[in-house]
Amino acid sequence: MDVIVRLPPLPVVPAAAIDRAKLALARAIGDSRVAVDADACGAFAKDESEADGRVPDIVVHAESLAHIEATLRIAEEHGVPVTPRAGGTGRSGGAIPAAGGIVLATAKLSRIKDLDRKNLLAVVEPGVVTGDLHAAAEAEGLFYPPDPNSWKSCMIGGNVAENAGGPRAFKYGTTREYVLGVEACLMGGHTVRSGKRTVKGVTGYDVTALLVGSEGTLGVFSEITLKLLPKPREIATALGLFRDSTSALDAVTAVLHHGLVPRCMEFLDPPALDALRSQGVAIDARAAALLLIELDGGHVEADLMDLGEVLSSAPGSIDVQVAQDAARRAALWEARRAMSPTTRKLAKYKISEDVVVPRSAMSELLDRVAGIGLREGVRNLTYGHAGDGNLHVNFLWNDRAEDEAVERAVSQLMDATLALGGTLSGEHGIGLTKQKYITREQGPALVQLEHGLKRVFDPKGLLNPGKIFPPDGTHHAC
Ligand code: 2HG
Ligand code: ZN
Repeated sequence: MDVIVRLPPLPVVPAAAIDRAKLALARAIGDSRVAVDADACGAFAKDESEADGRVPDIVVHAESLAHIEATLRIAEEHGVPVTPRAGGTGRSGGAIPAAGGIVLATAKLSRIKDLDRKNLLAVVEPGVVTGDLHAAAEAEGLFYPPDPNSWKSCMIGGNVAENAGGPRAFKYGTTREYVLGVEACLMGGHTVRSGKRTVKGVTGYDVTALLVGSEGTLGVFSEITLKLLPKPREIATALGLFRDSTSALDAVTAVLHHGLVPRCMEFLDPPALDALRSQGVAIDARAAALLLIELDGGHVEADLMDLGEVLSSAPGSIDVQVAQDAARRAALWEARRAMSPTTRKLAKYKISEDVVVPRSAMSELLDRVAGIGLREGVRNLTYGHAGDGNLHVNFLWNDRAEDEAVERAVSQLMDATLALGGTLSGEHGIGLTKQKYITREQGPALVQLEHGLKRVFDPKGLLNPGKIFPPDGTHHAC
């Protein structure tokens, strides 16, 4: 993937500090867990975002809380930046070591320590693959709803750091809704436990809520306690086919007004639908836009009938189809979950945003995206989590001479989103890719308050520097 987002300018870490940290880490954690050669470190330079990579100087493969604590203590002592990393599948650059230094890899902390059926909770380490937790929970008749589309390779530590979403967030909410408590290690090597194992609990400040979605800038998770639900009894998948995007998006509201709460309502615009077809999924040629809807619960058959009626009587409806068997259902979801890599094949360069607008403003946003595309001459396509108003607007291009037009297009998309009462990121985080726009949404006073919070957790600004906020040339700006 070619680079589209450049790394922010950050201070260079003196080579002597790196050398001292290497020695201290090898002594404290063991040579075999501390990689220092460029080849071994090279695999930790990038994530799944469009941001530039940087090879770290050191990669620590933590296998215990003690290893995380030692790494954060040594990093602080020697003034070396640390970037935490779990699956490295993030879409906003959160796991990229923008300032070099240490990558603290937690993938080897991959135990499900407890799956408590009586109390509906799981205690997991950050390196548990999200799909493995789904499978383990479901084998016990339980359900962990958050389902980022990279669930086969993403990890819970990263999901919590980014507050990951996914199609099922419409009914069940994002990762945040399931984090009851965390054990987190702070710079300097001190560990705190926040939150609870109970469903309710309001003791003290909600530090857990602050840490969830803090993009690896405040602490490194060593253990996470997650709420589970009983596994839904039945599931059904249906397709609503429409003559255009506006009809499909308006049907989302109609479904809700009818009192139906599907667990997913995914939207694809005309070029996104073609990309889905290109994966070998047969979709009626008359359809120009699509809703992929999934229902679950105890009355799925009756709900499916209702859904069919609402969708087929919606203006612009062409057809409603129910996935008749497990194979069709799997093929549809497999293709939807692969939309990001599929889109990547359509042009040499692409950038995907994850803006959110109030549901009622989705059509208006798409009209504005069409206008932006025409004005700037940039090809685009959109798909996403229509139930949440969370749309992945993708800009595609083939020539670096178009970079500036794309940059203007992204900037105008952010302005349009905010003008419609929306927010810049629904599930991927700000990281490196959207930091230059954050003040447009939050304003300087809130950003300053956030800088203050950051200093409480990490006074030297060494934990995941360069993320979320535009840097001011010192590590303190991260
Ligand atoms: C999805 O919904 C993911 O498929 C990735 O959030 C979106 O990269 C993208 O465009
Ligand atoms: Zn998404």
